[in-house]
Amino acid sequence: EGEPLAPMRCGFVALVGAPNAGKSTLLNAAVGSKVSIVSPKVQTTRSRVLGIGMHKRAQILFVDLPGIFTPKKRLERAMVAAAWSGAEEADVVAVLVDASRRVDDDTNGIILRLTQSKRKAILILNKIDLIPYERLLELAARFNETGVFTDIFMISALTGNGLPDLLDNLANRLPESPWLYPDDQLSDMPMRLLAAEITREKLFLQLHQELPYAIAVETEAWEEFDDGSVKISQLIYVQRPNQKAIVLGKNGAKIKSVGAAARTELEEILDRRVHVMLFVKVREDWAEKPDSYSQWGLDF
Ligand code: GDP
Ligand code: K
Ligand code: MG
Repeated sequence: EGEPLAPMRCGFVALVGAPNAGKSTLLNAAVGSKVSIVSPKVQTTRSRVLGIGMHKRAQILFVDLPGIFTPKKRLERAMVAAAWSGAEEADVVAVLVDASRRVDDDTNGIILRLTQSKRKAILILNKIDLIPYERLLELAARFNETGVFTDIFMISALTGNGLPDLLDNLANRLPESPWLYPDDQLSDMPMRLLAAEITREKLFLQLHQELPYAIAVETEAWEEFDDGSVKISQLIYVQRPNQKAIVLGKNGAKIKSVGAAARTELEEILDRRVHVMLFVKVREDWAEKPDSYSQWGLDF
């Protein structure tokens, strides 16, 4: 006759915040594996990503939404609409803020929207590894005045500082419920899509400014062999022939290096030998064509 078990809990936590606040980094840390790609560039996360975090008796379903910013193009508007509809369905709305920078328009816009909808949220001040504690307290006081936040947490998604307390607290906010996913599942993203996202991340990291926004990656074929290895063939879409030349690099050096980085990471995730085959195709205006949204789940 030991202690009665704590109830099983399960629910959704929507991560909203300005681009680069650290949403994907936090989600990966909470899940304990890379399920959402991370880079210093904005618009890295284009679609909703679900990360499944097991914490004690709770299954915390983190939804990493595309950064909320002022939309200009059609694709951007679709991303922002997807972000808000995701947030409205969640059990907990968590607003993530980069505490090392001045409060930006995106964050103010989020607070305004929460105020209008009378939706309560929690605030997570991230990147506390970068700033002194006094500054953090000042910032917390300012956010507290908005009246939107029931709680304020201070963490570093990068170092893990403050994460256990945050997870304890989030777990307790979720409804009592059976788990929706098996406890060893990390995400609901199909492997083909995750593989494409990983290549896109490597392109973002290795290419110069501006170009990466004009890129989409699609996994075209996934072949498994008897020796346990897998061959993943992917198409990289660019909008103009000169962009194709940049992606290929001199004598194909750039695409080779992108493929090698993607392979290393995929071997770690899949725990087996991986071959990555990359092809570059020119397709004009893919960002304005509705048929290219569906692969990211933005087809609503
Ligand atoms: P997102 O756009 O909100 O998903 O932000 P990302 O997770 O892609 O992170 C943006 C950048 O901030 C990346 O370069 C991360 O490595 C960095 N970052 C995220 N969290 C932290 C943190 O706690 N401390 C520091 N120093 N950097 C962080
Ligand atoms: K980012
Ligand atoms: Mg992200």
